[in-house]
Amino acid sequence: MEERYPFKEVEKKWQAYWEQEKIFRVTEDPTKKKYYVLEMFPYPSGRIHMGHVRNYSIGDVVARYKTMRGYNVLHPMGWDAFGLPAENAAIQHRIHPAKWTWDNINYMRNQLKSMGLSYDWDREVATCHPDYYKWNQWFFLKMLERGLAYRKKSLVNWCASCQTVLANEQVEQGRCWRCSTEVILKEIEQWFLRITAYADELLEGCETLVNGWPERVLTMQKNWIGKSYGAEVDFPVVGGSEPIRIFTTRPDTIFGATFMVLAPEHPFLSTLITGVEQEEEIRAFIQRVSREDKIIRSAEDTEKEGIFTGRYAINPLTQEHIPIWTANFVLMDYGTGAIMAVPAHDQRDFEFARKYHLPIRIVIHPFEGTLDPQTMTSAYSEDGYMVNSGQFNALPAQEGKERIIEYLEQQRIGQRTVNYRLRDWGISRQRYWGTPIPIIYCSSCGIVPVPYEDLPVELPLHLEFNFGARSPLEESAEFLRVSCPKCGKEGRRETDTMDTFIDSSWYFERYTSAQSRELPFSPEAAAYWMPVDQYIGGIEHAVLHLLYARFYTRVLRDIGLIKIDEPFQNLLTQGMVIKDGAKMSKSKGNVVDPDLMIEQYGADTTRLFMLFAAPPEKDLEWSDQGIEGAYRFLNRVWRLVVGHLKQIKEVTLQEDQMQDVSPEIAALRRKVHQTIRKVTADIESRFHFNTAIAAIMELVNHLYQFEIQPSYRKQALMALREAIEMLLLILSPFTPHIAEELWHRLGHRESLVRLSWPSYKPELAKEEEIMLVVQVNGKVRSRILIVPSLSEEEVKQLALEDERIRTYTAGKKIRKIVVVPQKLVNIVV
Ligand code: ANZ
Ligand code: ZN
Repeated sequence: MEERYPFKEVEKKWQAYWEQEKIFRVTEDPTKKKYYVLEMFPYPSGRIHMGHVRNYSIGDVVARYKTMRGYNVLHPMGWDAFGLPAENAAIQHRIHPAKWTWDNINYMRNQLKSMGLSYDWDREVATCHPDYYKWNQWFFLKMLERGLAYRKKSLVNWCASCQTVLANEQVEQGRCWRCSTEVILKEIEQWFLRITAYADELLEGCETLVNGWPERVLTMQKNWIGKSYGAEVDFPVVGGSEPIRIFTTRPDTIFGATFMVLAPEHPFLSTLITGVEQEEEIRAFIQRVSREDKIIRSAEDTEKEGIFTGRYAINPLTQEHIPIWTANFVLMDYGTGAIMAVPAHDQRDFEFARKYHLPIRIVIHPFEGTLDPQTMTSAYSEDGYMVNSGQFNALPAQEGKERIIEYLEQQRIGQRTVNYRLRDWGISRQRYWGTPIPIIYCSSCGIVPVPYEDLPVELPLHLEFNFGARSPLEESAEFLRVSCPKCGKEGRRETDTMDTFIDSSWYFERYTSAQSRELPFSPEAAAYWMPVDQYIGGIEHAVLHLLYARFYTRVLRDIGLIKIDEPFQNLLTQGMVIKDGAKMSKSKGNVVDPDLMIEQYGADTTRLFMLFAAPPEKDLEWSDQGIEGAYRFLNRVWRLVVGHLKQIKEVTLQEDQMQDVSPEIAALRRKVHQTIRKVTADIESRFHFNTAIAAIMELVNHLYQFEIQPSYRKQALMALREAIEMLLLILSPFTPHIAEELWHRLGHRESLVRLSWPSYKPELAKEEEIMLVVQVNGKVRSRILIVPSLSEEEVKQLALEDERIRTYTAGKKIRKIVVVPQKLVNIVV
């Protein structure tokens, strides 16, 4: 007998078999219910890491389980292959980004194959392939036609010495990552996608996802879209001609506006401060703050800092002169880039006012208690009624808000507005390794889209990759020079490439017909497969990727390619893989290499450990004992089945011979059917694989205890055969190789993948019941039926509730209850 599970041969054997037989290939089949399970595709960074292993193991269980449940399952895989790291590798290691990327893809594909994942590899996509990115360009042209793509000036990080735009990641402490020159902000023309046109729809769509997406992710999406209702109000400038327009969500607090703040980038600021006393100092402040990261600048806990401009505005309702400041916490790209500051009721304004000794005036009075501007330690932002607000005094804040807006509109000093935090999506990247934007600039015709029939605009690969700072596209005459499609004169190609988030915004639709040549994907195939039933990936994509994908799906719908609004019905965000309390990362030096684990323990063990150690949404702590434990368990399964092979190979379960069996056989069958019931329920209810596996382990323990009694030999073997077959079936989504091998050793010819998930027999899964004698003061008074798994407390409770017993205990004091397990309960009164 083979003592050890020979995982190396077994895993290779079945991987080769699945691949040759194309077991996981699927096609649309209208007679079957479809199920589309998708894991976020990886960036081909070089090697897979444990986070990938976890993500794909979870998806693989879902895919295999749903297949066994009779669904037509689509489970594809591909590569998010454009991006900056390829260019960095080119600079560091002097390899062409294309070579680097394709080498990585080839290596990582083999790694995935060594995990035994059930992908339909015929649908593989790599976004850096012209067959794929051609359609990025096609979508871009479609959006251009619909006014959804446009050009506008915007600020970028600019290194004057490298003569190039830098991504945020390439700016280190305000300096260029390559040459350390101080980075400046520069306005250049860039391409944008009008995602804001879908803001409301994207927001409302969140409501349709409440049952399928984690609440946390939906909240992040909603906050990112950030719809707020309020008003824009004009504040005249003392001695100025044009008023400053502010946006506020709290018009009811306008009487409490004791100063104003403009964003440092505000276009009025420069003229406003011209000639004031501290002009130089103010300009230096503006320069410095404008360069700081906006997210950090506006974060709640960032120290607020500002400077007085020397100018005053007029509060249009109080007519007071209030000082105008500029400060870090006001951003230009939200609202109007200017605020009225109400320190009594807005926390940021409050902190600012305390720091710079600006007046604080209460205008919202709490319904209970009072506020003192001298002693309050934070802004009061709760509900209340209006005070110090002239004709509006005593109105509840909510109503006051409406009334003030009406008043502002009447007086023509303001109007009701809805404001979104969401901005249009800037997609231009001044980089090489991405999808070329299909635009030609002509000196007579201006901006000319590349005609559809000329797509794709291929990214030239044979360029001398010059390892310089600028994109080689800008230096390639061959790429740049093109004749204008309209007038034939010499034009110049756009050298910007697209943000790589474009690539991942529709890849799941491409999978539905990855070979499609006429269209980005076949509308019929997409109608069958979409939406994705279960999407699985990291929480780091909770905002951008998911929002862009939701936006794209709506655009594709409006183009007429697809009929759905939402691409992902259910979303599972898996937890991180941590070791020694921290996320695995090269810098922490706590990385465990999946290749080594697969080499040492095999894919099944690695998968089993990952699935068993924690429920999918929770973080998973790596443990060497854990993987050892998984390995030992699989070897236990191996020895169990191989050890019984001879005896059970020839028997088959015949239900009509199982009527009269020994209690041991009945108990085994009960355990088997209960385990099926539990594992099924755990998978169905939010993929609780860890408890499902624990139940399977219990079943294996039970099987080790099981003894074949000579008097029941035939039935025992039948029960054993049933138990082992069921064990292999329910184990197969988790550890497919060992299950497949043992299944075949039992004499089966067909791959487990093609079999149905077993259903449990309720009459067999039912708990056995035992009769307990209930005594009162030592005399038998009643009998109750209980299941053996009840706790002592529960048994006592049942005994006391028994009707006959109640007649003996009524009105008496219960002194003691003795439970003799499985036999009797004695109540002493
Ligand atoms: C006065 C006020 C009083 C405000 C009050 C709030 C509370 P949300 O809800 O996120 O939309 N604001 C407006 N534009 C800003 C900008 N460009 N940069 C920083 N802050 C800005 O936030 C709207 C509120 O954020 C606005 O309402 C404004 O402060 C501030 F008791 O106006 B409020
Ligand atoms: Zn032209």
